[in-house]
Amino acid sequence: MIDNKKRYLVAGTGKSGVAAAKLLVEKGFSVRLYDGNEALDAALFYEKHPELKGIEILLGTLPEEEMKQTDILVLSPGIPTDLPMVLAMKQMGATVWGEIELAYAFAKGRLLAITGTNGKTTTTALLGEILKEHYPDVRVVGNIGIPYTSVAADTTDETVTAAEISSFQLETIHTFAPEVTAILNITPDHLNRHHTMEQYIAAKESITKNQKPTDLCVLNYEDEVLRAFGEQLSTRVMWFSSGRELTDGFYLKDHTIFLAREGSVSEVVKTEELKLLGKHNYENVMAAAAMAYGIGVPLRSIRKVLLRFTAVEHRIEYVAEKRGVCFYNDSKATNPDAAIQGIKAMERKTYLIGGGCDKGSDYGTWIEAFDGKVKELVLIGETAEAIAKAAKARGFSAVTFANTLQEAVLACYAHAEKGDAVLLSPACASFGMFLNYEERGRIFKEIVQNLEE
Ligand code: UMA
Repeated sequence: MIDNKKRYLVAGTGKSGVAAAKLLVEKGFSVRLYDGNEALDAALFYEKHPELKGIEILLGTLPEEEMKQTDILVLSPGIPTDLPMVLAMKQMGATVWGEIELAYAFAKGRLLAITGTNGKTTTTALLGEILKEHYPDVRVVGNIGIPYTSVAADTTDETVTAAEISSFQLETIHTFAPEVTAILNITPDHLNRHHTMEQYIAAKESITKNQKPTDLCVLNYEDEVLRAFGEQLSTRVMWFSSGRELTDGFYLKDHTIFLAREGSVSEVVKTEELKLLGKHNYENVMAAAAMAYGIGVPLRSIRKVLLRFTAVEHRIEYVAEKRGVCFYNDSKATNPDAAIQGIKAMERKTYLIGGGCDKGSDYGTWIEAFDGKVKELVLIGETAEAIAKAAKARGFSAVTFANTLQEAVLACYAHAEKGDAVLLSPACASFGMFLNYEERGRIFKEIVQNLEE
């Protein structure tokens, strides 16, 4: 239960911290803000967030006296729970909440939450669309970029919320208990924060920790960790599989998604009817469908949305067809792992645009994933040479260079034939050439739209 007598300290002045502080201010609670960044311009911050003008912002190293004046420390997801400051405050008796826990304390209605290493955002966005087809008041929140605290106070008993929850956010939940959860997959990620794979898995699995036996957890049968987890879970489990026919659950077979339930099998959708591409996306589709079906959305409403849902912007997003050449924007692929999903999803011969800012990545496994599909790799940015070298080392020689993204798109378009695809999936960050991956993706789309047919 949320206690208005307690003194709250919200750590982090990014999206989550701002939304959490606004919620507490709106509710009349005692709140202060903290940020580790000493250089933060408080005057500018207040100018941007006038609702927070009345509250104190503490910066840099937090003195012990300030720490002691805190009952509840509300952490933004990006702040590690083992920072000395966090540990010290715990020792002094403060309780540590994530901003998700804070939001949950105020939220009403039904809650469905998704975690996993890859596919969370697409699945959450798709689930949100399916729910909107059936319920009048649906909110889509969390790691997807809309802090849960920014909508929690507006929810009612009629609200249905779809939440994307990262492993960072799961480290600081206590009573958070979604009626339906999904864990899509677990592969190594964020190990600098979670230290070991075991701790990362534990964080992901904790999304189910407060679920009742009658609640539902949707799990990927093809993920060995999750299969073992699901087999001993006391909550009801609904499986999905892209690798085998299930007797109970959603599965992919013969380019079609089926639902097997109580002895009967229904066809949900053919993959060729979907605008989403690739096996990983079919898994996202099955997870979202299973969650929605699990709270009572009829299969026909689910199917209606599946037929029209397009990818989240910048994630293997279909852009246009020009002269029979299809263009896809996967600008969100800022590392080789993400770019592997991009090329794996392509079902046509592909002209691939890669390269950008150097993060010291290893490009070898990305090039191995080309799997005979890449007709030409056109490289831009400071990583061009390193990628070309990695390609050569793996026997891939169809590599060319371009000075700008525009030049790269034009080269691909000039060489591509009807039936081919052009994919921007850089495997690198955008810094130096673009403001961020969103700008890179938008510019790519503009260039494509302006191509002459
Ligand atoms: N800060 C400190 N001390 C630290 C670290 C950070 O004071 O040790 C301060 C920074 O100076 C900054 C603030 O904390 O002012 C930033 O907080 P934050 O990193 O939590 O960022 P937010 O803007 O609040 O965004 C967060 C999520 N960020 C992270 O998890 C890193 C966003 O996910 C999320 O969309 C948003 O909340 C809304 O809920 C982003 C993300 O990269 C997209 N997530 C990771 C991922 O998807 O892989 C997990």
